[in-house]
Amino acid sequence: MAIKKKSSKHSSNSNGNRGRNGPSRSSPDRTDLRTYSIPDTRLEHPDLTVRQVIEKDKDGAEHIRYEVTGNLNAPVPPIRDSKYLDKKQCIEIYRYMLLNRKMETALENLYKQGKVVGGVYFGLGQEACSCASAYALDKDDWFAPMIRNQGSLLVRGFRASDTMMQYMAKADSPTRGRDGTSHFGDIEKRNMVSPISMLGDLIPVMAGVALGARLQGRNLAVMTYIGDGGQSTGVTYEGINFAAVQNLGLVLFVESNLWAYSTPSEIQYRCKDLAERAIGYGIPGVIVDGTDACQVYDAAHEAVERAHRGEGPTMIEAKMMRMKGHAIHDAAAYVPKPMFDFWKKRDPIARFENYLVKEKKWLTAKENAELIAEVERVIEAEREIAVNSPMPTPESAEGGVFCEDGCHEIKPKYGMPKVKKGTGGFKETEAAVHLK
Ligand SMILES: Cc1ncc(C[n+]2csc(CCOP(=O)(O)OP(=O)(O)O)c2C)c(N)n1
Ligand SMILES: [Mg+2]
Repeated sequence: MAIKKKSSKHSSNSNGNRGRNGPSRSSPDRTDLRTYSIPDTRLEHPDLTVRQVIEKDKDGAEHIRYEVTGNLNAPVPPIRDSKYLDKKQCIEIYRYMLLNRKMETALENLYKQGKVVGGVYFGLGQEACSCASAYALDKDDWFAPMIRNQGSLLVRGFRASDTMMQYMAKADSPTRGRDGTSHFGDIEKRNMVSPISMLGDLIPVMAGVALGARLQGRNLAVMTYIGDGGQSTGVTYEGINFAAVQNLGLVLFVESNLWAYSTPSEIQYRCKDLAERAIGYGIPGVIVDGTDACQVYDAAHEAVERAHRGEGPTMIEAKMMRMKGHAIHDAAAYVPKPMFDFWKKRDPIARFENYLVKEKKWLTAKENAELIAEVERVIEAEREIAVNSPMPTPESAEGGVFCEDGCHEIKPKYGMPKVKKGTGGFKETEAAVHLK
């Protein structure tokens, strides 16, 4: 997954010395041109383009709408066989994807029943990205989901009722009804940093988690996500650059879902693929089909392994489509319908189901039906738990959102920071004093 010229064995290590993923010469007699490459594991390269069209209504007023062009009838690509996943693991990821989708359907219904306080966010069409990415993490690794990664939470051991209770502000929710939606974390057991609304800010925070672990003698993978819109923020650049120069194990999924609210990616960035930005950071970048769980897993797995070896960050661009509006209030009427139709045929769950049942024959039709029924039973039971949880008492409102006084100790998780002592010759400068 590296940029074309492989860095030498000694070029990257855990002390922050960097290996430049340097250019390779394009030809023996040209020294002035550099070439780089970004691996792209997709089996299809959709060529759709969205552009703005201005239309006048009968009163002469101008309206902007979006139009899509390209091969909208291209055949649906197959799922790429994973280099790492076995039958059991594929079925497990498929089950998480089903849980993810059915939990979100239940959430939509709860919203329509007036039980949700605030909005609801969906990851429809992005379940492969959320579930297969988190599945690649080891237990000790850290992750920080964004609003569309409700599937990652399930993979990391949260219950569907946790997310449902959050949305309903119930007393038993992870934030005990004091914060809504996905704004909760678990730094004690599940190594999860809470999502941050300010887009991009999770990246330096996760780089900091990796640095903290490194100081305690551990090279961990820290996975987070950023959208095609969110990646335009300045803090995204700062965070990735910091992780790059420090060789921190950041595994960054750029969820390239073609829309940032109502802004199509054509007017969000100019480069062809966002993974190309990895070249500028001097880190490996790779493009995967975000609707193919095997491709997502393989890229995540390789990035996690790199992180564990102390070789630094990886950027993975997962190409897919946001199949609903930004949140439940947004009908996404600005998205051209043929675009939805095109991507509906690339539904990650339908394609994975076809792969497991028809292509691989790892599940019989009966086993698949039983699995789906089991997932539906789980979600129904979780929904019952969530609905029956009480609302918080008014007097509990002043309690902590994340923790209460004395609920946990803040201390190094993996051991005391390993700082070299007595190496001699170190002179405290004024700047170093300030850093204290
Ligand atoms: C720094 C910042 N600017 C603006 C917003 C408001 N906002 C929230 S989500 C969103 C669109 C995000 O689009 P994208 O990053 O592509 O993620 P997607 O919703 O497509 O998953 C915007 C503009 C924000 N939360 N933070
Ligand atoms: Mg987007």
